[in-house]
Amino acid sequence: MNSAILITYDQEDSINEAKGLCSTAGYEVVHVITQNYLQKAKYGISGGVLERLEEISERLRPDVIIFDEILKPSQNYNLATALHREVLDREALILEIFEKGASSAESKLQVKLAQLRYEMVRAKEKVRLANMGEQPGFMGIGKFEVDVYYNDIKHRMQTIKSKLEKSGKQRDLHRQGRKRLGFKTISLAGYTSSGKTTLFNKTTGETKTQSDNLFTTLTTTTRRLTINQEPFLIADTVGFISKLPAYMIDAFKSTLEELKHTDIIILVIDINDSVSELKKKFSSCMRTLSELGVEQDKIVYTLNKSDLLSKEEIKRKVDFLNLTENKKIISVSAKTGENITELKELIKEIIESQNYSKPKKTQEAEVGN
Ligand SMILES: Nc1nc2c(ncn2[C@@H]2O[C@H](COP(=O)(O)OP(=O)(O)O)[C@@H](O)[C@H]2O)c(=O)[nH]1
Ligand SMILES: [Mg+2]
Repeated sequence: MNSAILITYDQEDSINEAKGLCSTAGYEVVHVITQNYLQKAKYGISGGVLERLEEISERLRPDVIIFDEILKPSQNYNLATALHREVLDREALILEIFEKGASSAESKLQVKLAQLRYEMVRAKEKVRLANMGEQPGFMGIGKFEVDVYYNDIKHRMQTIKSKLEKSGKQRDLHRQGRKRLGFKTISLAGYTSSGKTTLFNKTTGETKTQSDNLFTTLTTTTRRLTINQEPFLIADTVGFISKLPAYMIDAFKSTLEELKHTDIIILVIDINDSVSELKKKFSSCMRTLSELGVEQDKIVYTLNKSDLLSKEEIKRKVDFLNLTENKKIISVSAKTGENITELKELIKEIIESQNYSKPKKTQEAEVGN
């Protein structure tokens, strides 16, 4: 696994999410630097912090520096030059995760489009600097080359867009292939750091540590899961991310395309989040799932990390989310294994009711006729 020094905001939510993004992208965080402000002109951080970072970076020799904010090309260049390391900003990191999570032809195109868009914004900035004559030969490129580069990106984006327009048919073929396998499918959805991968490993009986490179969510991983002798396929998905830039939303959604065709969605909710975080994340998950065309009755609301809270606190939060009356809700701990058997039972019950409700519908239709 590649190692990283992480620079993020001085806030628990930000630190947890940023660490989660790093681990999903396949980086082991060897040191964290937190700051209140990450948008200083030259390096994003102050000169004093840079000095400290130079010393730490020299000592720990990480493969990359991950900067949990958007960097201008000049800032990225200044940091990388001072630290002699590759620097990934927040958006580049997210794009790496999407790239690893994209499995269908369409989602690969969507991710490529977002990557080009990322490049284009930076090319524009270089054009601007070159025009102002402010940084001639900035990063070794002159104005002419920057123009050519910029136009090339625009061209490639156009090509991908027209490919995407034609890709609708392929999507349906993809789905048929999966159906033919004959398994019922379960997908894990939820925010980064809610515990999807831990739960995935727990339910499938994986004993390796969840930070082990092979078993972290490098792609939309799928494994077999048996509930009462019945085999299922269970898939871990790319997590929801807070503050996702608008231009990445299509790429993100396309990595979640699977959710439309899956029989059960385990929506993993970190019940240890603050009440305001919970509400924000929950409504954002529900909105996206509905935009994807997911039917609500396939969703199992799985409140994870219950080991960190008392029963009363959990109940209070369930009330707060208006889930009190919902029968498809269960609190679990992916860490201690609490209620995992019950979760599997609940899945089985829902699958059975799905099997049952289909013939019933036909009957009703017949009666109606
Ligand atoms: N206390 C506690 N921590 C958990 C639980 N499940 C996951 N975690 C921790 O939460 C962090 C994120 O988990 P991970 O499975 O990588 O989340 P993902 O981003 O949704 O795949 C890790 O540090 C886990 O050890 C749980 O049930 N209880
Ligand atoms: Mg994960």
